[in-house]
Amino acid sequence: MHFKQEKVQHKDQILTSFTSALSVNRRFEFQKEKEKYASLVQNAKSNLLREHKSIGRYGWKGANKMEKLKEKFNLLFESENKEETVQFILDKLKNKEIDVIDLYMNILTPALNHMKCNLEDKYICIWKEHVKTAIVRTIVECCFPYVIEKKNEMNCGNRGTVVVLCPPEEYHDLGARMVSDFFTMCGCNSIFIGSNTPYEDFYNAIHIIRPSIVAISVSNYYNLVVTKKMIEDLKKIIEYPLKIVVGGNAFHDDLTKFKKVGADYYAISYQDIVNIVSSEVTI
Ligand code: B12
Repeated sequence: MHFKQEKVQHKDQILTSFTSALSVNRRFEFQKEKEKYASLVQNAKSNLLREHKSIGRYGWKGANKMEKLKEKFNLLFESENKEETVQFILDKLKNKEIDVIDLYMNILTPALNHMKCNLEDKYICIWKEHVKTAIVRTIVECCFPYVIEKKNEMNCGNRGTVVVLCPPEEYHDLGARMVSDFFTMCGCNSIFIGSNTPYEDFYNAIHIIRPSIVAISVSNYYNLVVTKKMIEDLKKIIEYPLKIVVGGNAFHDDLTKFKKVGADYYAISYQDIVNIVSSEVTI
């Protein structure tokens, strides 16, 4: 009898721990779903906001014009005609039909990030990616006078030094290049270091440059591990309040990833950068 009761109690214990394990697991799954859902909502919100802002800035008619500009650009871009594509954009900038911010955010970034490769081109997809990236790079470098014009127009004063780079082995540097211009427009002395930064050299330079912000761009999520290490090491050697901002494709699927690599901020858009710079950097 006594033995039977013990067995029942034991069964109850197993059942209780099984149920609580199940509920922990469910809670974990639920948390994961919640985070995934929050990130989807956030993405949808920022897309809507961008569209809304575009209508706000240009009016309905202007927003429509912008769509037409985008369509024409995409046609030229798809044909990989560098000369015509670059000239088309330079004309639009000159005639003030578009500004650098919209060009980077709404035309060039989606053109690269939503790049498609037809089945018949499957053996030359990477080749095509390189050709298209080169077209965008030329456009971005040609934009510098407009970046300076925008900076003067916004007149934000001196907002400190920012260093923009990619971690070791990260060769996707166009996002970082555009971000560097965004910081310049906000009044920062932006130093673009670029892709595949050997981090020991960087640690040595940081003491001399003493930036207020280090902005790290990561596209390939395999490079998140080295990014985490880079941030950890950086925080160990810096004895002043340096802020670390991260961004890029590797962070897009989960809005909490930036905390996992030890960064202070995650940013996607030009407006995010404006907000960070105005809240962080006091001169
Ligand atoms: C163009 C491209 C290339 C070019 C890169 C040229 C260059 N020098 O930059 C080339 C052809 C060389 C290339 C090579 C490779 N690529 Co590639 N590439 C792309 C592609 C199509 C577009 C990337 C891009 O330039 N976008 C345009 C920029 C402007 O957008 P962005 O980076 O998102 O930046 C914006 C924002 O995110 C933000 N931002 C970005 N960084 C930061 C940082 C801060 C601090 C802030 C505030 C904001 C911010 O501001 C920017 C402006 O709006 C992506 C597809 C994708 N969806 O990302 C794949 C992609 C990134 N590549 C990928 C891969 C796998 C590779 C390769 C490893 C294999 C291959 N395909 O050959 C190699 C190796 C590269 C390496 N070792 O690093 C994968 C990565 C997947 C993963 N594991 O995470 C992707 C996602 C394609 C895919 N769907 O599989 N690639």
